[in-house]
Amino acid sequence: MFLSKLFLPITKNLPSDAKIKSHQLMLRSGMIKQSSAGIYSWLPLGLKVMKKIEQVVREEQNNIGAQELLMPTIQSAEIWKESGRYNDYGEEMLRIKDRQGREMLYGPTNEELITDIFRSSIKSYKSLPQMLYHIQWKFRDEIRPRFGVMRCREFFMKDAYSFDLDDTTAKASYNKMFYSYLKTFKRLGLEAIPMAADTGPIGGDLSHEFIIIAETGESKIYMDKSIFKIDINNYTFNNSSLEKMIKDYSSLYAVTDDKFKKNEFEKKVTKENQMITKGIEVGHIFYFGDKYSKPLNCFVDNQDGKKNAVKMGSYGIGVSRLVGAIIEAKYENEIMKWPRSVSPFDVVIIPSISKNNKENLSKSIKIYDNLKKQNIDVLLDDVDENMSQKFKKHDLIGIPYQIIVGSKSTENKIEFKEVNSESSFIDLKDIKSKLIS
Ligand code: P5A
Repeated sequence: MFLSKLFLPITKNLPSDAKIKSHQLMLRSGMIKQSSAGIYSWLPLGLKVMKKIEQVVREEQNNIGAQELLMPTIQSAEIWKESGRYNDYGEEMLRIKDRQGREMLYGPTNEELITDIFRSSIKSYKSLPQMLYHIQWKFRDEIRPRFGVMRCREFFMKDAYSFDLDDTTAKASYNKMFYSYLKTFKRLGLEAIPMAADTGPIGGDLSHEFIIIAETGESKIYMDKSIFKIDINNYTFNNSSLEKMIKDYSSLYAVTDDKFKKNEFEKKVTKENQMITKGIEVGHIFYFGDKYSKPLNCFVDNQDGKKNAVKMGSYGIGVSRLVGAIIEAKYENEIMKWPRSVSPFDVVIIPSISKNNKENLSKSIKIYDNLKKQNIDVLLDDVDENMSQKFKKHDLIGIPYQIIVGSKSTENKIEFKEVNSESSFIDLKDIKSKLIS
């Protein structure tokens, strides 16, 4: 892609409510545009990043055997009346009537709808366990949408649902998802800390939030620093190892505000290990047994021919929130550097161009063609601006690798730079290995 052709409405004018870095940067770099309170259009640069995050999330769900489906955004109120949540959900639920006067709603989550799908087709324990997920827009009429994509009314979520015959196998599903979340966030360049959490309107008695540390986060957190020493590579994908992993995490104090108890914190964590800070909730998992299956009549025959209410859990990742969360975690000294796994482009070529000298531009086009042939997603900054303006713009866009084409670069030996480190001159044929190493 040539930068002159990219729809990238960079702007300096920020609304007064853009208080945190990620919100400001996403507006400035033309990733999103607000359409109304808490509702955004995703412009090409923002969408590209979000799609890459979505793909990492998808791959890690598939890796643990979860299967993707797609449920609609609009749901019938009937199933929510059956579960009893239609009234409980309150004003956060956007309620709609269709032309027949039927009560509908824009789904804030999908426990009811997935249970309805499941109950109509699965009748025997032989079909269990199952894990299904989708990645779909949700709507919650938040009273105070804020912080850009962090707390929206319309947002993109990956939500998965597990179905098991009994508590023991259901906990094993929970453990798999716990592990998958840690792997997902790691691939996104984030260190997410699992924390015991309240279950709120989803319900159940077992739940973890996955929090990344950021001063601008909405959740206040209290934790034992030694939690950073736990390395998921020391565990394998079998239930006893995963149980050990969760036990290791649970043995260290890490809670959000609503679970905080000062006495307990001071008793369990040494002074030097106590950490009180803020974080962003990027994922949340729940085990709620038969909370939905019982009222919705989702039963299967067990081995003795008796009926068991299916044991269920649900597991969410805020895909659109993650775009902002990654910025909060990675933006430093006015410079953005996307983790390679989600960068909008693999590399940008920045030629020094002037009206009278287009030699660097033609050198760059040759490099561009060469990289394209190697399936490298490359952006070429062909805009006629001076280099300091260009670098400023690229500090904002955040592509982690740059090829700088000035008088010193030849077609084959080129200046290559990883953002925030020194540049070096390398052979064109070695670029690909630099980008994937
Ligand atoms: C789990 C999946 C649920 O909804 N039902 C299905 C469960 N959990 S949750 O914690 O309420 O949401 C899951 C994740 O979605 C993100 N999120 C939001 N992102 C942007 N704006 C919002 N208003 C918003 N609300 C929730 C969070 O990342 C959360 O962890």
